Amino acid sequence: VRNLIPVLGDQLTPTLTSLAAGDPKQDVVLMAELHDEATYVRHHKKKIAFLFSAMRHFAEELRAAGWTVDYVTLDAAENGGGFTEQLRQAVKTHRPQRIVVTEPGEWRVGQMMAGWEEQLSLPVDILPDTRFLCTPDEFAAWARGRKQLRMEYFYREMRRKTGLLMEGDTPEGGRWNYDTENRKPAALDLFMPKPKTCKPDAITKEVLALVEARFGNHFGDLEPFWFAVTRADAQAAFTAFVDHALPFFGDYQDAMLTGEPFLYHAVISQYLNCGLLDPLTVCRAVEAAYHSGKVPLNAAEGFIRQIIGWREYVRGIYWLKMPGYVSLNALDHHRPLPDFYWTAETDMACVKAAVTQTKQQAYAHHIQRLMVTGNFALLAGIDPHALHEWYLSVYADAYEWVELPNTLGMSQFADGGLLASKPYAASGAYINRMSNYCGSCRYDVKQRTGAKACPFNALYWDFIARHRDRLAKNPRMAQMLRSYDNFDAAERERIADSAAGFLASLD
Ligand code: FAD
Ligand code: DLZ
Ligand code: SF4
Repeated sequence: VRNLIPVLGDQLTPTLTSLAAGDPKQDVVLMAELHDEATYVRHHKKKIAFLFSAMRHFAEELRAAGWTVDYVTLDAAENGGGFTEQLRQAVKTHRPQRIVVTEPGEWRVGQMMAGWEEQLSLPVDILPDTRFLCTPDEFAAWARGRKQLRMEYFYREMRRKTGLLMEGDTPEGGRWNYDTENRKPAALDLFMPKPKTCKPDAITKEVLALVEARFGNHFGDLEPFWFAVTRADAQAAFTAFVDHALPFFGDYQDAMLTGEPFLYHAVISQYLNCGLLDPLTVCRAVEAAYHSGKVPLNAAEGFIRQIIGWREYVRGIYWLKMPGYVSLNALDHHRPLPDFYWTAETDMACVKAAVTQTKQQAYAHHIQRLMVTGNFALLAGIDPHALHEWYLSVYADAYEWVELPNTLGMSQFADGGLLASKPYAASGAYINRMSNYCGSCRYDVKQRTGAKACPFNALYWDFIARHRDRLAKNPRMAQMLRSYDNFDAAERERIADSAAGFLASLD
């Protein structure tokens, strides 16, 4: 064998650089279901089943294209448990001249790869991952010398680079960003589109049984299992989104509704992040839908910004700032993660809804992650590292390169404002405006303090008071600080007491 090509669980793309550099006649692909990868955080059962099944289907796809694939299932006798051990075994079996691999998404795995040459006494070529638009080096060059990093300016570079929604040098419609049109609450609608669901085939059924047997005690419901596990089905799910939900994507991007976990979202991040869908291809399809008059500009621009803007930007920050980034805790928050993040046993209707659907679907949309579970943790002073491990394990789309900057930076302000310009902290009024959760909640969103008051309210003002000095430096927080200062001393005391009382009930 000439090259041994390890393909990781989030590299399920036929045009992957390591495969493009290979030759099916002389090389062997190695894929492995690994105990270490499934448990370095205890991933949601549905996430593990999704990846194992997608990996098995991808191995079939490669074999059909003429590749020899050494595929090691989790229950195989020769399963080594981790990447390096499995590779050592494969080197013994196949006696390759070299190892060729595409760079990994996570820093942790990059460290492993860096040790392979010495541990295996073989040359190791690590090729770039061209599924992203911006390389870590390009991002570092963009960031160099800037006093502040802001997604909006990075995004404009990516628009220019790809030509997406551009007319020459100017943005389509004359503006770069149509977010101001995208903040409408949604109404219950009998005809709300639903993500396309797929029936488990024989391969998926076998994986479901394996995951139940081996990871039965992990968080989350394994069934019903309806994710696409092949490129063709993921593409069909994306096309259904473009046809039915994308026209409303912009308008209702920030909305939340009881019993509607998906609203007008794409529900494709799990497919993009493991390689079943290609980011640039989906953006081109959305641009084409705009040009053919199927979707309005605010929807197309909003969607494309999430992918070529936010998705690339968070990856850039991750590789720029790791390994130190994961331990940042700028607000010095140390409270343990409350149990209800696992059990959903809380009277807060908004939190209960987000955690319940997370358990059922391994999915919550962005505003639930940011403004419900994330916002609560920020206000309550939860340890950002514990929260990071929660987000990394419970969502089907979670890999550290994308989850960590979103959690630590965007949602918890634990990087002190590197990624986001102000903390995404909000009281119950925001949740009430964007959702219909409060109507059925035991708490009263209109009350600031007292036993019946929405906990987000006192916690919000208490957060402002606790971090007053730091927030005073931020002009975008000035109005909130003034509002707090306008409360009389007795009200400030009631706020502190209510917040402390509620926090004590968490312990
Ligand atoms: P849509 O709302 O339909 O958006 C379309 C696509 O845009 C998504 O599929 C995704 O690829 C991309 N996108 C949108 N927002 C972001 C963002 N902030 N960062 C990166 N990509 C984005 N996204 C992940 O892919 N993996 C994660 O582990 C993850 N963890 C998060 C943790 C927190 C605390 C927060 C606030 C956000 C996190 N996000 C994460 C971003 C976002 O919530 C998800 O990408 C989105 O909810 C996926 O659902 P969707 O496909 O329906 O997205
Ligand atoms: C997330 C994950 C899981 C649960 N299982 C596997 C696996 O068994 N085999 C594998 O090759 N990859 C898996 N992955 C994805 C890896 O963790 C991923 O490649 C790293 O997170 C790097 O981004
Ligand atoms: Fe959430 Fe407060 Fe509304 Fe209840 S009242 S749903 S806790 S925001």
